[in-house]
Amino acid sequence: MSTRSFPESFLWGTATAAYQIEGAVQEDGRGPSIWDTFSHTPGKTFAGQTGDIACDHYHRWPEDIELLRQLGAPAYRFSIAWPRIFPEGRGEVNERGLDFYDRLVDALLEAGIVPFVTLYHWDLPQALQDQGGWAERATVEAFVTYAETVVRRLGDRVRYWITHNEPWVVAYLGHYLGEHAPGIRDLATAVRVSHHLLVSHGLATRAIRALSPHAQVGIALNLSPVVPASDSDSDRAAAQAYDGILNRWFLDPLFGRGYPRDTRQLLARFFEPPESDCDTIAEPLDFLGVNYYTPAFVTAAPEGSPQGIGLRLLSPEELRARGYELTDMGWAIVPDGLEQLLVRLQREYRPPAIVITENGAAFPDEPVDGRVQDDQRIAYLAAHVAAVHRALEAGVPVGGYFVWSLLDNFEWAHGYSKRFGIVYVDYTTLARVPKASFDWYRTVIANRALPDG
Ligand code: JSK
Repeated sequence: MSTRSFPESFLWGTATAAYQIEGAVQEDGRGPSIWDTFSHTPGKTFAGQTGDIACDHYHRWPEDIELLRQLGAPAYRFSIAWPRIFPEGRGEVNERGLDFYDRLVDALLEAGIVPFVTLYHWDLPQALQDQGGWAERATVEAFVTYAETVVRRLGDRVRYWITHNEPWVVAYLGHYLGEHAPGIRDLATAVRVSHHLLVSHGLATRAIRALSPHAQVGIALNLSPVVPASDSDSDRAAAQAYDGILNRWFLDPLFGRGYPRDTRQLLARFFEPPESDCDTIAEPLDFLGVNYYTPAFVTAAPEGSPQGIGLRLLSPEELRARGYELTDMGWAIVPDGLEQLLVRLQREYRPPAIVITENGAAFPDEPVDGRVQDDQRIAYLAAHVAAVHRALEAGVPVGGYFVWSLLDNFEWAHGYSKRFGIVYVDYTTLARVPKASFDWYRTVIANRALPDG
């Protein structure tokens, strides 16, 4: 097999998220989100950086859509900022917020680009956090109302909806490790939050379909194969436990199996989700969104380790010592991990379709004579697209692939120090400079195939 071509219907795209690119945090009636609060709290983000301006996409979106048009990808994934629609999280609708996304969608359609809309990409309205946030069941109802409000406005033109982005990251980085907003460090809260996110996904999915019968609804999970650091019984047990927390805790209830028994037992002393919610969570998906960057390498560790439950992830130094090449995030580059993950999902869960909703890599790119020659990113993307192709040949129903990200942007706690874009952003001028990877991706999309080699 040397042609490596993809179906004509394959949805190539790029992805972004509202808080990471928009800026304009005080404009047109937007209320504050937990990421405004968190990023403005000293010590929480790299060099105290915030999303106040970000890529200024809120003003420069016509230029960004022109970039998308030049790229020629049939799809684009972006998120809607809940606090632009409901500045207080619930109650009065801010029509100017809806107007922004209404215009964006029209311009995308005008350019022949299919919008994939993420409803929750981590920017909870601060007013809801002040009432307990995702730890409180009441936030579930607020999310469903927000989803309904957006679908009423955009559902005549938007077909593809993603309820949540990376609920594991929201729950654990936001509420257990405290590295993301709202910066809570409590495992019981994290597990409660994970459950409320899943319930809200199920209820929102039902609500979206009721308002827009042709809608295709999914959720984007951060999934990774979990690799034990050694063959020892303790490392293998640690890997099994982490697979439960990272992967099966979300996949099993979404696919109608309820929470995994081993993980339920592991977490029971923190929070036991009511079984009665599992039918709600199991609302059928139209597609499973998969965000893949790297496997998780796990070793057993004494209680009181950062993970708190007898295990830890290998450090970048340990990964390098094992011969892995790393990205600027310190993540091992393992394209086979994506193929293995996709084959496992197909074998164990039989999703109706899978969309790779994020894949990409950060490298420390800088322009040289006006060009950004990001060969490491091209190599990363080529190897991962090849892995998707192998999965397709193995019968996995992969319907699309989105590069994270269109633009360099605000990488959460890392601020602007990590560049994931296929377009370079000069943060002093906000100028956009397409990188070599942009041209490479444009060619792959135009040919519907990887180059030979
Ligand atoms: C990038 C996952 C959503 C979009 C992008 C970070 C992430 C993560 C970050 C897990 C995690 C930390 C801690 C240790 C090591 C290996 C954003 N995705 N992004 N995706 N996932 N884990 N690897 N992924 O900016 O907004 O755990 O993890």
